[in-house]
Amino acid sequence: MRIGIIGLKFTGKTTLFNAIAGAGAPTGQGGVDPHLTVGKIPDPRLDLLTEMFSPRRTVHAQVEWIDIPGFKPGATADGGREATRFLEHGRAADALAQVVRCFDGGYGLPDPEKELATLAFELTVADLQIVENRLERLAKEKVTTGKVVAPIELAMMQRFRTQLEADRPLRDLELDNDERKIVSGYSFLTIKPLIVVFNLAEGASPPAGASAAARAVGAEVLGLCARVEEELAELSSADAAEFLTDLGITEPAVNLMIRAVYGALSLQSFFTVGEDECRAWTVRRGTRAPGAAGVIHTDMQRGFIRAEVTAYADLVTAGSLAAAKGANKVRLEGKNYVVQDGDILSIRFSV
Ligand SMILES: Nc1nc2c(ncn2[C@@H]2O[C@H](COP(=O)(O)OP(=O)(O)O)[C@@H](O)[C@H]2O)c(=O)[nH]1
Ligand SMILES: [Mg+2]
Repeated sequence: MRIGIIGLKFTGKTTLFNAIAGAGAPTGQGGVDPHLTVGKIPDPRLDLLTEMFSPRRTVHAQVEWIDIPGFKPGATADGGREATRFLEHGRAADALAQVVRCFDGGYGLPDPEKELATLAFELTVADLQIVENRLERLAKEKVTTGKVVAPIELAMMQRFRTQLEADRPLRDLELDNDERKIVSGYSFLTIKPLIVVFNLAEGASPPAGASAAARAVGAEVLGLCARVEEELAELSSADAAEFLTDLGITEPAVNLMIRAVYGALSLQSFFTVGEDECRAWTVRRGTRAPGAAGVIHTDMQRGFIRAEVTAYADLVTAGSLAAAKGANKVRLEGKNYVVQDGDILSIRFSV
């Protein structure tokens, strides 16, 4: 899972990236290279499972963060290098996190609503270019072959054009299964889950109007002060804990970001446990048992028989897997079982 950090120049993208990665990448330079880091997803439940099973190793779920350099408004329509780079990295991400400047910092009066609109416009123009190209091709094919070659796609692309021309993101549209399959062959930007990160002046709250505007386009919204978070990330955990309380920050930026990512992508975690390994896995909400098995190994999905399922809370109450079994809290579930957040799974399969 890869999250692209995007936004205009000097909004604090690299500062936020440093807060997440503890990377110390240079800020305030409007750099041109993207920064990439792979981070563990902290999960207190996995810590507790590790205590319970004393496994040889503990494996956290992971997320990749990429700090994508900003660009000047209008870049997409110009088609210059800045825009190409931005769009290429943005398209490779599973979700986009837009950093919006709400602090002055010598960059002038912030205008978060305008920033949101500016970036949305760039993404919309980029998507519209794809749609127009595709429609043009389909029209040409109709002329050469004398018939509509891809009627579902044609209707969908026309619907997309109407949506984008009305300045609305593709994210808003309901798609059926056929359409979803077609869409997965493209990498539209306005269809990607969006997280809006208001980069606040110290102690400030997210701006109400811009928050409402972000929510209206289906974004997850959060506010933080990237510079303070960057400083926090440089401290030892004991110092950081004290600093957090002093500042009235309840959780570090990385946790807030991960929660927003899980929300925006409708994700949840399940666990596998044992003496060898305790591990957290990520799946979409609504995933059935075989789908979850497939995240562990494709063989497990192919040869899926049943899943032994223990709810996290039940395991904690029982104190051990054996005790949970004794209390009838370990269930055998079939292929239609919808995995719940925190489930401990053991897959029975044969290939
Ligand atoms: N006052 C203030 N300055 C910040 C904050 N976040 C970033 N900055 C500063 O704004 C400048 C641009 O930040 P940077 O992360 O390089 O922005 P980017 O171009 O979006 O990557 C740097 O000088 C940062 O120190 C913040 O929360 N408050
Ligand atoms: Mg930067």
